[in-house]
Amino acid sequence: MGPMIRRIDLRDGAAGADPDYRTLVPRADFDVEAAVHVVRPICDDVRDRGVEAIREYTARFDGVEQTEVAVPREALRDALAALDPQVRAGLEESIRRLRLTCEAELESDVVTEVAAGARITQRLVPVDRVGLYVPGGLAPLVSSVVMNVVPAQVAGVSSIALTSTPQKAFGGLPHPTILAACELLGVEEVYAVGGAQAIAMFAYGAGPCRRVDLVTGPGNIYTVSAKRLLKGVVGIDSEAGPTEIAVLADDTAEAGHVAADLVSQAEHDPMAASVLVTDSLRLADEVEAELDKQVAATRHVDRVRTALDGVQSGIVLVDDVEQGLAVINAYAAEHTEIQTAEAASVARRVRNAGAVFVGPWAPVSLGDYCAGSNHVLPTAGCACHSSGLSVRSFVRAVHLVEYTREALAEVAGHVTTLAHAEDLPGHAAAVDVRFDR
Ligand code: HSO
Ligand code: ZN
Repeated sequence: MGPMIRRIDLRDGAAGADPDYRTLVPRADFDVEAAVHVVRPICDDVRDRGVEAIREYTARFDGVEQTEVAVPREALRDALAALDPQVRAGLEESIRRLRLTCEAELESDVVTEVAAGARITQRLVPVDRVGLYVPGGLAPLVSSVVMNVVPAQVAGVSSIALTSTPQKAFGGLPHPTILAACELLGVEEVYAVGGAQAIAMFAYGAGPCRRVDLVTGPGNIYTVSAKRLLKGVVGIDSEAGPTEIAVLADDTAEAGHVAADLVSQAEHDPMAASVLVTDSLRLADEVEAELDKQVAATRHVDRVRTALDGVQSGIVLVDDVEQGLAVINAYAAEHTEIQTAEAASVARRVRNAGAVFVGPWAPVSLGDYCAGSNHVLPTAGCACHSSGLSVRSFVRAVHLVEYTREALAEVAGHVTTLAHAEDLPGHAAAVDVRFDR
């Protein structure tokens, strides 16, 4: 039996006169706040007892008895030596393309002369030390090593640590392909720690791992919750939870392709979301029939079926592409595919999405590995305020304020007036004193 993907019919005014599509689109029941209560004691414990606490959680959650949390250098070298040459070639191409994008997107300093002798420079300064999290739970996401490390390196981050879930099957180390990718990229500081305890290790420092300034990377509900909890103690990228794909398609789309793309992201996680928004009843029916066929034949059939059956997935029927765009923008998916006529112009009207895949030849899987774009993207609607990972995630903008005596004199009156308007005469005095007033 195929999945029972639900239908949400918003045609013919079914959504009401002034519809709030955000409440009508399918959405995961991913309660980060509830999980914060679960991870708080773990994070506190790592803060207070360091590596001792980490070892205990690793034994409890990963079933691994560890003496060292750091992965030895030889293990990294051995993993790369044993790496399948074809996988290595794939990783190298993925790295090459992403590096090209990152290098092109690295902005330079901006100097603005606001008045004679008055200069503001926006300096871009890389973060000193980052901790990159690579999930290893349901699948060893070696591509996530590339997606985290490459932008950090191109941004000029000098100290990079990476951690991934310890695997019982590999002697308590992360998956060997993950280790090989670290070696390929020249990342030497690698830990075998997963879950909330890994985020706490980065935020507070523990054992051999010094505290970091910024933690990035996707994760499950526990790592996402730990990031939310420890935000402030440490910087975080956007919250990247269970993956999402939304496809906006019209009658020109190929049902077999649409179904395959929906299955591809459902494969990640029973909590993954696959949503089709279409104005074509024919396409909706054909995609459902295709899902029946494709899901039955797919390797991870159980989690795919659970994801497609879940409340977070569905086929949304709309009157036209116009309404489809309104739904897509309200949903703010991690990945949005546009499979319509005039896909390029429709895609430019998508305002809220982690990344937009345009037309029939840009499936999300391409972006997961080798497009040259980044696959660490905001989920759960966060795309309406956050961006995916990029070189920009790893730099800070710092203003340099440079004024001559004359330039300060020229604007001094405005400064002192505004200071008095705020009843802060000390502010005014700090200017006046320079001119013996
Ligand atoms: N689609 C995932 C990333 C990924 N896919 C890694 C395969 N490997 C979230 O963007
Ligand atoms: Zn994926």
